[in-house]
Amino acid sequence: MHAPAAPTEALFPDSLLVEVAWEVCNQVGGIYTVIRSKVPATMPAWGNRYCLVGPYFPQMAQGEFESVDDLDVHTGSDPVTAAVRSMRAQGYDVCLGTWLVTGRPRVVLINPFQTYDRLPQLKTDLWQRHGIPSPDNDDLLHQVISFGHLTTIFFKHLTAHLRGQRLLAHFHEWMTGVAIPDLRREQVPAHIVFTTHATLLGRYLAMNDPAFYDNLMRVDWQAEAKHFNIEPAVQMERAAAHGSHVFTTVSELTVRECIYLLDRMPDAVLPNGLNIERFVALHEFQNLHQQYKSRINDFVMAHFFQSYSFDLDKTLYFFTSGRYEYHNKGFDLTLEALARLNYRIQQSGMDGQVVMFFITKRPFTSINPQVLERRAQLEEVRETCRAIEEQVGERLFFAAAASQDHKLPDLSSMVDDYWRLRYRRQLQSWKTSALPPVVTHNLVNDHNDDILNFLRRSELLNHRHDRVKMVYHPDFVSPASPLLGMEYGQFVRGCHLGVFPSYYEPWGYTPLECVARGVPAITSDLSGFGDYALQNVPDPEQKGIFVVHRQEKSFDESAEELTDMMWEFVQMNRRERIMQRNAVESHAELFDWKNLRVYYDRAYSLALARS
Ligand code: G6P
Ligand code: 1S3
Repeated sequence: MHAPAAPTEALFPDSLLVEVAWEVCNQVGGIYTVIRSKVPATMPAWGNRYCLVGPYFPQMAQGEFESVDDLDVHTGSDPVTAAVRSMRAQGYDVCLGTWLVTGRPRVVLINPFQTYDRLPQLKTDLWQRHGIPSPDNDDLLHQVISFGHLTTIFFKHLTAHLRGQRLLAHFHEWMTGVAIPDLRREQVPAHIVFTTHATLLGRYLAMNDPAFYDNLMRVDWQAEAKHFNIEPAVQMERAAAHGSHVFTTVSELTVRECIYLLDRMPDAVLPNGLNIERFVALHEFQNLHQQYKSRINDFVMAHFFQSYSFDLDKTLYFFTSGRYEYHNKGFDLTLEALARLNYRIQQSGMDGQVVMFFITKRPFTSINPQVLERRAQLEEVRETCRAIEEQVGERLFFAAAASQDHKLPDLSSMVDDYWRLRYRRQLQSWKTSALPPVVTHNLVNDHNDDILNFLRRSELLNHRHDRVKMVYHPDFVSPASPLLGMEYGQFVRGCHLGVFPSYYEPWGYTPLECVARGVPAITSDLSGFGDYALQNVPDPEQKGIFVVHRQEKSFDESAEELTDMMWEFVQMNRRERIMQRNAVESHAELFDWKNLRVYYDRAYSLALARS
């Protein structure tokens, strides 16, 4: 890696930066994290010269967006406010305000539905001017086309209000990149950067071709785009890639996709970072681990202990999470390695077990009532224990005050018959011979679910003798959930290890989100993050980043390597785990945007120099 660049202030004092993304105030996936987490590192350098543009969806923007008073729009003299004012004067529906996230950047949100009546003409223009076809029945494409048109208008207004400043227009992903061909055709004086976070076709091919990486250089993009019925979007992506002054992507892995599927070599790779917040006192994040682990303990007791119990002090929590892409996210490899790990722990005779959580999103009808009931019953047991504790406490205190002989009285005699009976009855109905369910919800497609089918085939069904237990939670973790009622970040902190050995992952934030919280993580050399760590981070394992080799390896070889990694982890003692978490947390700043923003600065320099 190159030395860090000079601060942005010195580099671009006369420029305005506008980043356009579909996920501004509109959380859909990973790009939201990129844009949002980058703000705190971007604002100090750009301040008022920075602005974000996105589509306005009232439901999504609610709670995240605060609009500026109309009076300020009337009187504001800076180019962005002036552009919004002049667009409004022409009857356009454009919002100006603040994104209520750390850094509070200025945001322009444009309602994409306002030009729906002009869609036929916009689509004809796209075809006649740029050869981009568009079908009649795809609403996302309609929104994208309309938003692209409105963004072009916004940039025309903005450039008309510049006072000698240069404009950097940075578009993320094809959904916003559709504006680029028209900006070039109309010679709008903007220095255009386009970042693709994954190629559309690459994602489809990786999901469908087990030899995706071997076949990549032979792909006939147009035939494949037609085959998957995504030709219009692929054409938009190609037009944006070719029309930008500087074309970038997020990892070396996606560079190859860009070359073969988009026919343009990216000018730069812009790795993704996070806004890493460190605690003043090191032990604070360790305390948080303990605190959230005990919340996970509550879930585990309710889920498993009705069938059988085990020592929670000797239990490790592993997890994986992300979109349900069984093969791309490496769920298949993870399951295979867990089955092998289960066997190894059984054979070794060592103490302890692993509880593995699969956190993903699948259609379900309801939470499994059995799972809810287990939780409710354990709550009742807890209530009874609390009542007994209170009663014994009161009586013991009285006995102690009145004591003549200083002896501890028989505590059991201090419990009323009522509570004894209730305690006994509850425990009688609490125990069951049924196995703890491997899935927490009733899936719509239970019989065709790949995770469940693997668990059934390999008999990994939470038997008492299994040393790797499974909890497949087909919904994202949220504080509102009656099962794991906490924030995703809290759940991550409470776990011991994240497992993400993806087969296809342009970048992949999940392992980085672990590292940022001091939790070690497994990634793969086929994920942008893993590849970046191998190439740029000295001794990544010391920093809690374990990279499974999947490039040019068979499934079996990678599964064995992953098993070895998890096996080594389970053999660590608590002291070693605590030390490892300290090391992970103290190196997380390597991935802070304060350090990684420099890649963006270089791309901006290039764009300013080129156009
Ligand atoms: C943190 C806490 C310790 C606790 C430990 C458990 O470090 O500060 O008090 O003992 O977590 O670690 P473990 O890896 O066993 O969950
Ligand atoms: C993409 O989002 P995704 O989850 O669809 O962009 C993310 C941000 O660059 C990246 O982390 C992820 O790998 C890509 O797949």
